[in-house]
Amino acid sequence: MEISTIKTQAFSDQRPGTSGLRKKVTIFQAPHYLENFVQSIFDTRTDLKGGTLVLGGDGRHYNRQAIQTIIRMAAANGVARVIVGQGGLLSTPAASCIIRKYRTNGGIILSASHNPGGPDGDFGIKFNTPNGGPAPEGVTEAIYARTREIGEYRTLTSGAIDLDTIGMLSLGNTRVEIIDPVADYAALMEALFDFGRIRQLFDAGLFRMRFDAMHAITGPYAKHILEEMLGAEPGTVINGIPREDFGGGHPDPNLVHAHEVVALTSGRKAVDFAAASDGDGDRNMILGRDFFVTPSDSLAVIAANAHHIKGYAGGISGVARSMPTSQAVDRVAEMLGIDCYETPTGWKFFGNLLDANRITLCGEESFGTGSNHVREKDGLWAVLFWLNLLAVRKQSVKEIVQEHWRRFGRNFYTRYDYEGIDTEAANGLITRLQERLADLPGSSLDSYTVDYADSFAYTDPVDGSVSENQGIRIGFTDGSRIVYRLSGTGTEGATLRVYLEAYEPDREKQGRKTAEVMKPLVGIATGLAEIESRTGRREPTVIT
Ligand code: VG1
Ligand code: CO
Repeated sequence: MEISTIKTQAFSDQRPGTSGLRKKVTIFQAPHYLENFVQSIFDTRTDLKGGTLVLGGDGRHYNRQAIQTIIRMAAANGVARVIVGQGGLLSTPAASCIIRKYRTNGGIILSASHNPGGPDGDFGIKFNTPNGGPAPEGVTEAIYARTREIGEYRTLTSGAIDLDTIGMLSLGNTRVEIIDPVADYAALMEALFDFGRIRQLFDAGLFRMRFDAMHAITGPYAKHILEEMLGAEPGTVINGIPREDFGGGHPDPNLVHAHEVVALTSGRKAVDFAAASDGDGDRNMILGRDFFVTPSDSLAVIAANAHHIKGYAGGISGVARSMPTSQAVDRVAEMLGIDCYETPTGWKFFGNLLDANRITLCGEESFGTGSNHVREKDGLWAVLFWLNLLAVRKQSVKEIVQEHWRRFGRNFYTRYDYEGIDTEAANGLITRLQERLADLPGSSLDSYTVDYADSFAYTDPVDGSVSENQGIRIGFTDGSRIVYRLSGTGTEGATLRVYLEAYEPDREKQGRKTAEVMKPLVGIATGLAEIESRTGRREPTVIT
């Protein structure tokens, strides 16, 4: 086995975004592109030499080839042990679980999450630190700095490795372990939730659910856990076979892209509970019969009911939400007398809070919820939490959420995404908003009065690191909010996200339609940012 050092030239565009480096597959396929980034990880994370690396991806197009490349480079860079999911597969939360459980030096996860896959789709790569979480900004910036100056990378010549047979093999001095991608994760779920109780729910035959894996990574996980371990009827998991192009779909679990499962929650044969997950298994959508639970509400309900669940019965230390996520969970934290943190968008900002045990639960409006059991958001975990809760409370999803609103008030919520807009126009729009911030407080917009307006900055309470320009917040005196930010996960042009929230304590008004409640705020938000004149878009691409 011969190690070779390959000369290369630096690329200038390898700065990781909200969640790793994401580009079109064709860009990753360009000579040296993937290799440069991977070598930059080995160059900055020096403890990988002689250490253990976890490796897996969401199975999208180019996953297998990239896994082969990375294993060879790991061997050439002196990694002692590489743990790989069978078939090159690992869901993002399972990778996090395995990185932690085997006390490794970190992991490389190949995924572009909810972005479409296939030869013309997206690909992505990210490094997770030994705590199992996405590398914090200090680490990603160091990797990025290395990509700017890299001149060579190390690899070795070898035939393709058999990724499909569980077992151990060696490549030079490196041991490669091909493991069952599901087993460790399933065991962790069984430790957190009352599987016996959930099984009873299915056994009684009165409760039916559907889980849409969207042809992505959670298929094998959901089939094993829901159908085999918990006894849900065969066929509970739909679109359960992972495909390299996600069946041509957009593996994003929201009302628009997961409409197939949404349709199963209404009509005469409606199921009682339904859910979906995304490309890499970290997102979730929760549905009841004729009822959609917003991710922000889901986080709040989970926090308010954690004491019902085995893994959290000892109490929760605190909660956190990303800044654009609705303030529903803040009210729960207040009631429980625990801290609530507001962090920038992206799971990497929860890591320190979880490690320091300042929080137990956290979530994002973008269909992400999770806890201290791993250091990633976790789609199936959220589904199992809800199932366990339904089994304990013996109420429907709708009843549980409506009761929550009566108790805490309802935070109406909606997000408008303007995808693929001109980057310059998007930057101009944000700059103009920033210029106006100082004048806004105290002013009236429609029937609302601006309470505060700022550009969100975050100081990590654990390590003191500062992250600036994390989105524009405009808060009104009645608790409503408008938030603007540019996406850090897209691969074409810019995506403007506009997040809207309105608080309704009056029980009589909590049943109103979200679109109707949000109408005045939508008008203010689009007008204030001059969206139509600056982007040429009258309507958003997606409303969630
Ligand atoms: C989006 C979401 C963010 C999430 C990120 C990664 O980022 O808004 O909440 O953490 O995707 O999720 P952005 O920068 O495009 O708004 V995933 O499921 O891609 O790992
Ligand atoms: Co994801």
